[in-house]
Amino acid sequence: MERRKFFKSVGLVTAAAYISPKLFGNDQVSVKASGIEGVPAPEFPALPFAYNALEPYIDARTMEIHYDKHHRAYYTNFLNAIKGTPLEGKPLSDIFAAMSKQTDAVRNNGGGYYNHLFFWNNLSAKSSGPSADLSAAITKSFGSVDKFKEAFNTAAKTRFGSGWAWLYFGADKNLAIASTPNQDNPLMDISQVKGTPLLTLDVWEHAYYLKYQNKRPDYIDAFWNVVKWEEVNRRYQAALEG
Ligand code: MN3
Repeated sequence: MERRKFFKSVGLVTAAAYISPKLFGNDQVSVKASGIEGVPAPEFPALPFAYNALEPYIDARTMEIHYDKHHRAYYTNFLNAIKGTPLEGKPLSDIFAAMSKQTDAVRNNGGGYYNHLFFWNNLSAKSSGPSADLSAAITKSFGSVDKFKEAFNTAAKTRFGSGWAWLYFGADKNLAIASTPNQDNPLMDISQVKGTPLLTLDVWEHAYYLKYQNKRPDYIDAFWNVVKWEEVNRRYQAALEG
C-alpha cells in the first residue's frame, strides 16, 4: 500500500465522525458505540500496519490476502446488504444487539467486517503485556496470566471448523473466554456467549494456512508475540467504566 494513502485511511478509522452515542445489548451488556462499534466507515478502513509488520509470526502474503481479499469482501458485502434498509447509518453495536432479526447476509458479513477490524486493532509488532488492573482481573478469573493464555489457546484450538476465540467482559463484570462459530461475536444477541470483546483471534484456516498449514496450535502460540496489549488494556478500562 502507498504510504500516503495508508496514513490518510488510518486517520479515517479514528475520526470522530464514527462516534455515535448509546447502546444496550439484550442482556444488559453495554458497549459504547464509538470507534469500531460505531457506524461503518464510508471507506474500507486501512490496515493499521504494513503487511510484513508481523513477520515472522504472521506472514506478509497471508496478511495481504486476509485484509485485501477476505476482509474487503465482508465490508463490501455488508454495505450492500444494509443499503437502503433501516440498518443503513446505524452503529454496528445496535445492529449486533438485534442480530436475531437480521438476514444471514447481514450476520455473516457484518460479523466478518467487524471481527477483522477488531482483530487488526489488537495486533502489533511491538507486544507489551496486560496493565496492572487487567493482570489483576485475569488472575482473579483464570488463576494467572499463563493460565489465561492456556485457556484462550484451548478455546482457539478446539473451535471446530471456522470461528474466533475471544476474551470478553461479561454482564457479571468478570472476564471470560469463549469461541464463536463463523463470523459471530459476543456483541450479537444470537451468540451463545455475550459480553464486551477485549481480545480476539481469527482461527479460520485462511488466517494461517499458507504459513502453518494444518498446524493451528503453532499459529495460536505465535499470536502471543503480536498481541497489542495497549489496546486490550484500553478496552478493558472502557468496559469497566461502561
Ligand atoms: Mn479471517
